[in-house]
Amino acid sequence: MKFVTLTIFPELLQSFWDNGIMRRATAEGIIAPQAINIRDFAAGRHRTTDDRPYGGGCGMVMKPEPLAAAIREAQKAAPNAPTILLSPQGRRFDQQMAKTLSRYTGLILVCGRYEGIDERIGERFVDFEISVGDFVLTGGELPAMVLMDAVTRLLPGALGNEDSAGQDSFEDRRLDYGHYTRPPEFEGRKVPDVLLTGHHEDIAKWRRADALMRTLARRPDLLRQTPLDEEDTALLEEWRREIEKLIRSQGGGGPGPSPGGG
Ligand code: 4HQ
Repeated sequence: MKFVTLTIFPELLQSFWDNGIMRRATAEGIIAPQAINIRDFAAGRHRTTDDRPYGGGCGMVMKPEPLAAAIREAQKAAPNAPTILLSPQGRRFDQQMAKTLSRYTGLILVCGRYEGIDERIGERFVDFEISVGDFVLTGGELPAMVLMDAVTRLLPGALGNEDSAGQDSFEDRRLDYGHYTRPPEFEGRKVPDVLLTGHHEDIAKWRRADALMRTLARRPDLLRQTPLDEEDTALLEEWRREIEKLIRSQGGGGPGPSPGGG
């Protein structure tokens, strides 16, 4: 996977590529990251990449000519790669999108600064506009790193352990289960007993239930996106019986006015 990143701050990306999984994936030829400095394509003694907005208002806009030249250079370096603009106006990035993007042989990532880039660049050069979330950053570099990170770990061989990406949170629209390591007791808090038994089937069951419980409590929207399978439905029904029992034992939940209500 070739990553060509267009930015006026190439050093921001370098430390990201020089460490951890990104570094190893580069060494193993799984990814080939490259930064193109948009300023190298800017004209004049000052190599200006921004200008004042037509129509007035505050902030600056990235000039189209240097961006167009930089994108054309990127297209030479990664011939079949789609050009992606990182912007809050884009489609929200998620695991499914990371998976889709991981099937390309290259990606061209355009990182804007200031108020954004001249609209005509989007119209002529951009295939996808992607946002990493509903908040405003000072530039597209962090979003580009988020995207590259999520895509890289999906590429075969990138995590070492071939299976680890398949077991991820979100793979089946669930949050991850709780993780524990030694010691078995930390500041009075114990690791769930089942995890110490070595009984793989029970452990798998516990993890599945823990993932479902955490998703239900923290992100019920994820559960509504996909139909529940038989196992999850059975677990939820079991919990419902438990919850109803608990409510009844407290003398609540039945018809009639609730105690102390009003
Ligand atoms: N940006 N997701 C670039 C973002 C952003 C986001 C702010 C990108 C400013 C110029 N990008 N511009 N959120 O906040 O992708």
